[in-house]
Amino acid sequence: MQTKSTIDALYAQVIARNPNEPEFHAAVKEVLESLVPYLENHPEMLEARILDRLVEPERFIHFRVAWVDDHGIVRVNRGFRVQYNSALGPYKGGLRLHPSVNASIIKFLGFEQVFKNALTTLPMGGGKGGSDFDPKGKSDGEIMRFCQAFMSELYRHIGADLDVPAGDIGVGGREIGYLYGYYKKLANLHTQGVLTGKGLHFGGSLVRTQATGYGLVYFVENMAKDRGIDLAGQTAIVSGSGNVAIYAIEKLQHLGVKVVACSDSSGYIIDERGIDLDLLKDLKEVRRERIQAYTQAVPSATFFPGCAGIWTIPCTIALPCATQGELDLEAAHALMKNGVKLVAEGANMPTTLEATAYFLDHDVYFGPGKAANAGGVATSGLEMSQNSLRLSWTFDEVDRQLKAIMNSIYAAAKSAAVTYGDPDNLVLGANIAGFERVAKAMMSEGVI
Ligand code: NDP
Ligand code: 2IT
Repeated sequence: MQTKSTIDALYAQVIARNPNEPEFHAAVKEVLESLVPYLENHPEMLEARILDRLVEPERFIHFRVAWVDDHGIVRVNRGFRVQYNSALGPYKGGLRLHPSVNASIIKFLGFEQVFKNALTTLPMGGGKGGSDFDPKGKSDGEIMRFCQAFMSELYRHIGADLDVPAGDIGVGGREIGYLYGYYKKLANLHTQGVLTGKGLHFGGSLVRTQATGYGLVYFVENMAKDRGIDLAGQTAIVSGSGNVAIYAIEKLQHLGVKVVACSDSSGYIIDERGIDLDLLKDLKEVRRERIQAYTQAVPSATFFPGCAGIWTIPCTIALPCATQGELDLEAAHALMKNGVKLVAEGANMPTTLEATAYFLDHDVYFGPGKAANAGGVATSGLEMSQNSLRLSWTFDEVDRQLKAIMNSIYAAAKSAAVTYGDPDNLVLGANIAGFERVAKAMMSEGVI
């Protein structure tokens, strides 16, 4: 009871100190509430004020990004990097380019990243960054000039042993290439380990492109096995059609799952025959088109405007892989009514707290993002190892390590859930298992 009231008081303080930051509040709330049973057995963590320290990032950098568009007009964006926690290693986490990016979103993503990276067991702290720059409709030249302007400030804050950014929404291989090129020019150093998600010819790792989506499905395989579900022959829906969604669909298809729908921010498509992945990759990775273009190539497929309707499609597996808050309570009701059995988060916090609680209460097996989507950052960690060794491992070797890491993350989350009395609650399990690693390191490193 006393632990709960301490946690409640801390959460009230987080809201007061970080006004108008709903995404950050939600991320903190979920973790704090999960930790109550653990903290009841570990009063020393409360005494050392570990949680009070964890709700404050170690450093938050906010900067101006000025660049010139194709018409010669000066544009000004906001750049951010949160260096959230370094107890386990250098700050590590992606960069997001999307008009919605603000301090709340960067802090929520950084907070989540700390526990996610801890779950991988690789030596990585947590960080996140990005800008409110909107890449949609920008020419290749504009993307390059923006990335260079962004790096002209960021470069002084990052380093292979300090802070290692990577991709996230709106940042893929093209952007990492421009960012890396400009870092190299400014720093006058070829330090490959300063960014991950690089091209294969300048220090990138095989499997990094596929890693988040493949890792998500490796996690889902563990969930299915525990529930006695044979994945082959199941029907899935996957929201989004970006990096995570595409490679989740690919791995599901390898395993004989039929994926009937995916989306982008304009709407979703249904293809009852199963998504044509070569077509989707061409539309999204090469031509950078809107999802509706799929129906021009496949007339039997249907496009529906708006994002919410995708969750009303009958399926047994649902993987939200687009963005935060995309799966709300209404969506959870619809999925449940149509017989969903497994839900796992490819995106960061796509399921609202209410929807998550609903799944947990109704025996829908739920895989939280900080465990289920950790394959991307885990493979970034493997890219850093290869950069340090100045070696490149084969596709099969990296994929084998990715799979082993996802299996061990599942085992750690499950085991903590069992130990703390709620065996099917992987939210509780992942939060406790991730927190325990970070908190023990913070206890050992003293008050800093
Ligand atoms: P991409 O930019 O490759 O793709 C994002 C996809 O989500 C696009 O289809 C996009 O549609 C859609 N989307 C983005 N914002 C919104 C929005 N506000 N409303 C509806 N749809 C939206 O990003 P990723 O695939 O890399 O990232 C997807 C999610 O996975 C994010 O939550 C990210 O944080 C998370 N993640 C990514 C990892 C990685 O390695 N890349 C690792 C772990 C998690 P549109 O093109 O129309 O904007
Ligand atoms: O949310 C995430 O884990 C990522 N965007 C990947 C971060 C990384 O450093 O590879």
